[in-house]
Amino acid sequence: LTIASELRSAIENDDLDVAYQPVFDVRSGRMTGVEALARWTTSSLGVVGPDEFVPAAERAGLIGPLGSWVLRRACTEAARWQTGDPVELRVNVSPLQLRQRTFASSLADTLERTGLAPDLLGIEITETLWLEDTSAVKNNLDELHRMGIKILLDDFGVGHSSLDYLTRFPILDAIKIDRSFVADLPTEQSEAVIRAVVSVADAFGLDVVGEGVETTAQLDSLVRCGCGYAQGYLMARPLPPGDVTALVASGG
Ligand code: G
Ligand code: G
Ligand code: MN
Ligand code: NA
Repeated sequence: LTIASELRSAIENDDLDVAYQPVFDVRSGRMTGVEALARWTTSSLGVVGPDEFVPAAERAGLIGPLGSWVLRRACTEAARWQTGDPVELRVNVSPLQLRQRTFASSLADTLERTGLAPDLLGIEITETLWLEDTSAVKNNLDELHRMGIKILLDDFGVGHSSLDYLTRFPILDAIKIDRSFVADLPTEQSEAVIRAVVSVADAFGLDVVGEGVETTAQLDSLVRCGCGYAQGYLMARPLPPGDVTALVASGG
C-alpha cells in the first residue's frame, strides 16, 4: 500500500489523532491556547510525522480531506475546553487549502456544527502563501478575517522574509517567531533581532509568539525583548486531548 492510499483510508476511518501544544502568556504564565498538530500511527509504517504525511497529502490531492478532518476534530475538542478562561485553538493550514474557493464557507460550517466561537479559532499560515497572491487565497483570508477568525504568520523569519506583506495583508493578527531564532537566544545579536520583530509587530498591532522555547534562559530573554507569548518543550510538549482536558480542569 502507498502512503497516499493508507492516508485516504485513515481519514475515512477517523484513524488519525491530534496533539495539542499549549501556548502561554509569558507575563501571567497562563495557558491562553493550544496549537493543533496532526498525528498518525499506521500498522504497517509505524509513526509517520506530519512533515512527511502533509506533503504526501498535498501531492496526492488529499490535503482538502485531511485539512477538513483536522479542523473538524480540533474544533470539536476545543469547544469542550471552554469551561473557564478561553482556550484559543490554532490550526496549521496548507496554502493548497486556502486555494480552494469553499475553504472559508466550509470552515464557517464546521464552527457552527462544533459550537466553537470564531474568535477562539486561528489559522497558522506560512510565508510561501504571500507569494501566491491568487484571488481565491485573498477572498478566503478576507472572509475568515470578517468572521473573526485569527490569522497567524507561522515560521516567521525563515524563507522569503519580506516586511512588504504586513502592509499588503492587513488581516494578520500575530507573528510566530521561528524556533531557529529562539534557539540562538540569549545572545546580544539574536536579542536585537527579536526586539526588531517585536517593534514592527507592535506598530502593526500584532501579537508575537516565540516558538521552540527549550530553556529558561530563552524564555527570560523573550520576556526581556517584549515577546508576549511563548510555546515550547520547556513549558509543554504537544499533548493528547485528555491531558489538555486535565490542564483546563486544573485551571491551566
Ligand atoms: O508536530 P510536528 O513538529 O511534527 O510538525 C511538523 C510540521 O507539520 C510543522 O511544520 C507543522 O506546522 C506541520 N503540521 C502539523 N500538523 C499539521 C496539520 O494538521 N496541517 C498542516 N498543514 N500542517 C501540519
Ligand atoms: O512549523 P510549526 O511551527 O507549525 O511546527 C510546530 C512543531 O514544532 C510541532 O510539531 C512541535 O512538535 C515542534 N516543537 C514545538 N515545541 C518545540 C520545541 O521546544 N523544540 C523543538 N525542537 N520542536 C518543538
Ligand atoms: Mn505552527
Ligand atoms: Na512555526
